[in-house]
Amino acid sequence: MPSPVIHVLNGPNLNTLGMREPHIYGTTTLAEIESWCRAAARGTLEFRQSNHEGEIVELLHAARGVADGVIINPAGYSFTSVAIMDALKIYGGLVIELHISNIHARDPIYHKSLMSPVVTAVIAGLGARGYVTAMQAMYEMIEARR
Ligand code: DHK
Repeated sequence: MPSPVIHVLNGPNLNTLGMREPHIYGTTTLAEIESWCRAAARGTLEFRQSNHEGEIVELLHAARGVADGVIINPAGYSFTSVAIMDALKIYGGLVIELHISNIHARDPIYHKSLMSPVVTAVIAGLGARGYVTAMQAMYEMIEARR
């Protein structure tokens, strides 16, 4: 059985983690999060970040037929991007939507994610460690499907 493939995709402004609103997002940088994910990886891991909606769409197209699971933090696009929602449906595999913060405890603009109805599971509010939790959960879901 081939080792599982996970793609972790990060949306706009997540490249500024560490200095960005630390009272909300903490002080862990995206590079540190990537290193945690690589340490937790049990197979191939693609870890990407983009500030551009179309690039995220194309990363999801590229994951189709390649990634056993996608972990995506769509960031601000969570609440606006029908294009990314559609690309998640095109991808068609296991998806965990991840938010560092508890979006439901924040301003109302952050309460309704367009992505949540089309993903497998949602993690929000665990902080940066949520990425590792998502990795672990994704491997269990991939294994259960085999
Ligand atoms: C990250 C962002 O950039 C915000 O736009 C989202 C999400 C929350 C997070 O908590 O990881 O609303």
